[in-house]
Amino acid sequence: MRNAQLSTIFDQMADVMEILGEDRFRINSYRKVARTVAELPTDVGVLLENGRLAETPGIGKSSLAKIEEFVESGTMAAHTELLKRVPASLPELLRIPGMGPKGVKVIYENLGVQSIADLKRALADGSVAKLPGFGQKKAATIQRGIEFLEASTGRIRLDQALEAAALVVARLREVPGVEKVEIAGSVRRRAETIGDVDILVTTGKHTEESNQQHKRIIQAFTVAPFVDRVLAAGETKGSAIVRTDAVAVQVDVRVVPAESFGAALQYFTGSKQHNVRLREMALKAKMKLNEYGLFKGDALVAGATEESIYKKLGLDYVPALLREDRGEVEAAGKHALPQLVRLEDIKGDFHVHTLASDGRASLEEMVNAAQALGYKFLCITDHSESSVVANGQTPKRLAQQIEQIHALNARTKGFTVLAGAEVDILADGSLDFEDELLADLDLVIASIHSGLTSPRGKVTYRTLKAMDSPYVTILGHPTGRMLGQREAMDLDIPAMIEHAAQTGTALELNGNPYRLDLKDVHCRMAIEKGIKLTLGTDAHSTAGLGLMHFGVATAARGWATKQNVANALPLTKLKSWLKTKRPK
Ligand code: DGT
Ligand code: CA
Ligand code: CA
Ligand code: ZN
Repeated sequence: MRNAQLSTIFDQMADVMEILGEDRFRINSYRKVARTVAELPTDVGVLLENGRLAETPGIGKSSLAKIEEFVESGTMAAHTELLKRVPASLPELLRIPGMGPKGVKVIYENLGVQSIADLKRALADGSVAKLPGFGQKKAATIQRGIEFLEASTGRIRLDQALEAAALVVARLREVPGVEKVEIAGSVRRRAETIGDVDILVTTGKHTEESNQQHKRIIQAFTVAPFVDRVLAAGETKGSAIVRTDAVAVQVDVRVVPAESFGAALQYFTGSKQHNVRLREMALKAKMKLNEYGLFKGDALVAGATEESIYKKLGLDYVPALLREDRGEVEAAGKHALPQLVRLEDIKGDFHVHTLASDGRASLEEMVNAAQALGYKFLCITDHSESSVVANGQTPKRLAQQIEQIHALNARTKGFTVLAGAEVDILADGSLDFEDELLADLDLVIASIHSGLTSPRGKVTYRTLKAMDSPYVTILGHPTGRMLGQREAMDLDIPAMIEHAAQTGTALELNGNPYRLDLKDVHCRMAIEKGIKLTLGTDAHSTAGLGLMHFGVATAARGWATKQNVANALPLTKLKSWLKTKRPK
């Protein structure tokens, strides 16, 4: 679909014309074309051919000719000409709330401000406030606008980044001559939030045609239909804003030679801090490490693979998930890196909802889906009564569900359904169900769903009190955060972990990419105290079960082995483990 590209082009023309103070009528008509084209259900090329585009309201004769030109040639002269009339970064100033085209024109002409960075400097040295028609108040408004813009175009969730990355990877794999396409950066490390997506591409042997080929690869990326805006398109690097249904995110694509692919992958995977440590090690060994390879003098010692680089530095291979300079370099030197838990180790899911509360699939559907994933068990953990918005179950409904689960188990071979509940921790730290009912369950997840903004003392008290119950097997999503939406509770994490260890309570690693709660570093603290983690997807549909890999990656980032994760226990061991905290 070229529609999205065309829409951007018409919007950009309107932006530039606004800054230049051109005819209002034409500006408005370009905006209208941008909107109309974006909403067309069919590719403009098709509509041009069958004559429908000419009949579309909002698209006049001259716009039609421009669209035709773009469809035929891939460019639009009017657009190219307009962009030449202002600095390339100037239109970005229009995205600042409180900054109109007139204002942009004034600060550009009087102060030479061309970008947000320039504008920040001009605000800081007071020159914006001194402009005619501006003043302190307007300068302060612009300042707040920039802060708002920077906060709102911040980091995105890992699942959103992976979706954008997958689009680009698929596109690049189709380009002739491309051999390897790898995701690097924070996405490869499975960080909990992502600034931008980094992708590396390599081709076969270097030939006379290589330069042309590299350019074609970058171009295949920058003209892709999901590209919203191209930031840079050079010989070996392309940078663009990629739009998915959910987000817009910057993606950097780099083409690197095969002989330094490993070095480039290592460098661009980061983290920066991890790389700094490796470079220090190289220097100590009288070598030099950069994105082209590991060198002794001018001689390339290693570069084609990451493994060879770590090896030549005297280190065990460090999995990307651990590259955060949290002791992994030292451990790699002492052959002491953990055997990280893997998705294949996971035998079941500890946290799922069904139609009985706010899930969208039945008990049977969830069980079938879990079996299809090759699991051996599934814990059904619907909400308790006081979670009214989540259709929490009354004690009576829960009792019926337990019966249902027992019946289902009796007719299911080689698979165990465990009866559980996600029970609310109430305001005073007590639980939403009586002990008598809880005793009928195989496991209980206790979670806080209300009062998350209470002071530290209060949320910590409730959390610790809930863990005192012998029926609470697991503390659910311990901090209650929702990435990009809601802060974590002000929980005393060390106290919580200490209490989990003392009471023998497991801690949930909620693998939903909105939560990833406990987070990696806190998982590691828990593991060091001998606490078991339980991974749960908090699935509300059969598809939700597929989010387990996010939990596994986060656990691994917390240095978890399969011994630290209850999901990896064989069923008989799991059943006896579930009873360890219960009254004998
Ligand atoms: P992000 O994008 O903020 O989620 O995090 P990263 O880690 O993907 O960071 P990014 O995209 O700025 O850079 C990708 C990798 O490239 C980074 O993890 C390490 C490497 N890198 C970038 N800039 C530098 C640098 O100045 N020094 C070193 N040693 N490495 C760098
Ligand atoms: Ca990045
Ligand atoms: Ca980057
Ligand atoms: Zn919950």
